[in-house]
Amino acid sequence: MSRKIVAATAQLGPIARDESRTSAVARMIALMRTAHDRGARLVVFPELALTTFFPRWLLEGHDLDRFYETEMPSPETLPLFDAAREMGIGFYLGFAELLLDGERERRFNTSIFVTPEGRIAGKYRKVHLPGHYNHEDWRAFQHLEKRYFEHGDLGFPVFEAMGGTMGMCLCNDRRWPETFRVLGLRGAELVMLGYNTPQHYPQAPEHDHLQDFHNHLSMQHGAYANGAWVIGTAKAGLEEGCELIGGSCIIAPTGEIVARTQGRGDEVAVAEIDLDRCRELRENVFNFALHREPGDYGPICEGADIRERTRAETTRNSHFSDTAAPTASD
Ligand code: CDV
Repeated sequence: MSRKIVAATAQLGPIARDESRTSAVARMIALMRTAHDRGARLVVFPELALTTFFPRWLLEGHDLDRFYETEMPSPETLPLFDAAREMGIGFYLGFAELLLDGERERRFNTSIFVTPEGRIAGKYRKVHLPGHYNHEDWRAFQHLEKRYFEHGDLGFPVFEAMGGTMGMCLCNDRRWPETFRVLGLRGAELVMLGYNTPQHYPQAPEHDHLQDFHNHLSMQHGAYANGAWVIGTAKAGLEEGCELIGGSCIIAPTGEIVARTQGRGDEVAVAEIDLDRCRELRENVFNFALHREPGDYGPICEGADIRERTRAETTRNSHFSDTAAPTASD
């Protein structure tokens, strides 16, 4: 049986702070129709696709809560599910998740995969949360993911859908080879991910011109070293004063980009992905059973306890940053 799927990356341009879910969903449905007209059966949307990238501001109370989903689908997102089912399309969607666990509120940066039949077949909660916990004045914009989300509690699961083994991750996860390797070890043939990546990296602005390169470098390596297809989708363009990179793409297990968006607005790029091509790598250079040497990889899994201690301590001390603030002379 053929395991070929025509797939699309569905990049979103900027979403304004006061743009409604209804408007964002309408834009996504339009992208889905374009993808469908080009033969697509699977569509990947960005991280936090329903709203603006709100971690760029220090917010609280209703101003913060309004960016989270408490049900999925909700009355506002149901039209996306309905349109997808009507078109026979499976889709990946990133959103902010707020749930009540007993008395305790829990917040995650989440993605789901919805099958063409409308079933939520997979769920992922972001593991690698970048940024900082407290407002930092020196920054041109904030990146408060560490404040607004908990560390994802689901690990890196895979699931079966549309005839293949699928995995998901979100934005910063793609920079960590461990993300793709764990998914690869679990047999993922397609890894889907959405991202919001500013062009300007405040801690090391000398890397600003490398943001597109690092984006593709990470995803192409993840695809190649694990013999998996990768679809990465941006929220792109000038969003509330913050320029976000585009470069949404579909990457073959060889690491080659086979389709990519050209601009930084709402745009679709489509390619046929043959899941059987994963074998070209997985039965040869990256035959894990034959060539991996896990006995020599010990340090990769050491230190989890130390990291937890450091995190708890620094959070308590109200100084939890991914870097020290530059001094006035920087
Ligand atoms: N949303 C993200 O995770 N963004 C990060 C930025 C902050 C570097 C990224 O890795 O693209």
